[in-house]
Amino acid sequence: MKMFKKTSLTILLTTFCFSACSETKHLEKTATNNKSPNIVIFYVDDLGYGDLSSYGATSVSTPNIDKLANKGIKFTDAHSPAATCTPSRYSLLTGKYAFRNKAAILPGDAPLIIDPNIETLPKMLKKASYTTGVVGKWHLGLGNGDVNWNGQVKPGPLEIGFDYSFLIPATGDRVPTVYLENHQIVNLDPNDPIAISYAENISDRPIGTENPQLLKQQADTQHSATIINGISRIGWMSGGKSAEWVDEEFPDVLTGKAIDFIQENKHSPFLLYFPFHDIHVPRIPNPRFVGQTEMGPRGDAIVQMDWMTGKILNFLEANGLMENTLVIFSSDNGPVLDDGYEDKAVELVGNHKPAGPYSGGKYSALEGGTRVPMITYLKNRTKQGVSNAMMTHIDLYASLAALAGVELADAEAVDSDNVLDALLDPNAEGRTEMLEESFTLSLRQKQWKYIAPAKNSTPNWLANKDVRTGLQTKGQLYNLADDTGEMNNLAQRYPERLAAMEKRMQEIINQ
Ligand code: NG6
Ligand code: CA
Repeated sequence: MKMFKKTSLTILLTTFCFSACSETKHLEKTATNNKSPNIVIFYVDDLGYGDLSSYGATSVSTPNIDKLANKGIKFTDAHSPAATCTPSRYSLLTGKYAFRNKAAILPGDAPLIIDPNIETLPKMLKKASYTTGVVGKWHLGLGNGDVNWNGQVKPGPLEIGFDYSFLIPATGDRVPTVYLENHQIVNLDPNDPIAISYAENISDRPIGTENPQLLKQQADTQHSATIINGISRIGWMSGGKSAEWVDEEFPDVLTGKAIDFIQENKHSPFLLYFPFHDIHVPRIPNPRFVGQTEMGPRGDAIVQMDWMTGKILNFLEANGLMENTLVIFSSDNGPVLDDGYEDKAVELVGNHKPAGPYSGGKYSALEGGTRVPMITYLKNRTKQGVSNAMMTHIDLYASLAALAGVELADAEAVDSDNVLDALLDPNAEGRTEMLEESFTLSLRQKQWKYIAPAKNSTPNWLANKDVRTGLQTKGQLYNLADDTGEMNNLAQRYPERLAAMEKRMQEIINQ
């Protein structure tokens, strides 16, 4: 069995009187304030290490997040499990490296990639009486391969442990461009059934390649299929007109649903997993954020994302919930400027450094791919400060289990370590080694980084981008202590260390 804090008496008592005396339970818990802390995970999409003012940005201001950073712990060596979205989310929710399940970026019609029979973060927290909700971008697939978009869309989040879900099913750039609440598409007219395809055009709606005059932003060929709300998407969609989302409304709709969830569940411990759509493409901020920076839609989307974070934090504060809520703020992978739409992210970036001092970004094996901002705050529990501990979101599973007093089974969250002390104390150590996933695998051991040879060549669409991928046909070795930018490959200088790290990586793979 894994290390854990023994189940507290509170939880036993709470479970015992669950249905019979729930009102009494609320009063008792509020009075003693000894219930397990609520957990809110803000998971921004494609936010880089240098994209917040608390992490050194000067071209954009993020006051709400900075306020959190000033109260809590600001991490300098925290990592998303992978350099793209789907594998990072897979690892966050399962505590397993994504390569174990070959999790990679999914199309919008992909089946659910988390087996409903395995343990997950929300299922684990339910054992400690948490109510669990997800509001935001999903991108982990839905259904079993024959999903019925016009009926019950499942399996999905509810089958892997969430009590409530309100989703952008894949990402904003992919069909279906509709909200999914629990098992159903919101506002779907049964007389206008929805269908999607990633193989062929099944719709008579205009498409991007043929109708550039209808577009708010021009796009690459991959993002030039069905046009919805003036944005051409990946994939084709027919029907579902009444259910279409309006991208500009994301900030209000998503924060509104998150706040509703908190309001409804504020008396029981709750987990809110809030994966943003921002600042992923297409970046179409609400008009009230347009022009807030000089970096165009990408900068404005950062301001919008900060506003959303503040809105939820202020709601927690106003309801006395910040007294007992662990807030975790981070990002699912590093930054990207050009990701398919002509939104001037490259042209207007100026002196802004989206990945801070690191090389590469989203998709990259270099630090910019996975080293992301991370902030934790739990009143009276986190010690304020800056932490240089090596951290990965894969460890949230075992760490939150420890926080909630849940014992993990041997086969559960196999790659997740309990680093709760490091989530709460900036002086605690965190990890001594971990894998980072991209189009290859990298192994970090303290300041050393080994990047395994890339088996497959860089995808064509990535090769054309101005991203340092870090992919090479031979193993690479870097010392981050004096080579933050991974410019100086030490593989030939330290062949023994290279071989040892290669061997250790194999051991982890085979575990
Ligand atoms: C890529 C898309 C990119 C983005 C990414 C997923 C192309 C050429 N590029 O395949 O635009 O959608 O997938 O991003 O299609 S992620 O943050 O969800 O991983
Ligand atoms: Ca992402």
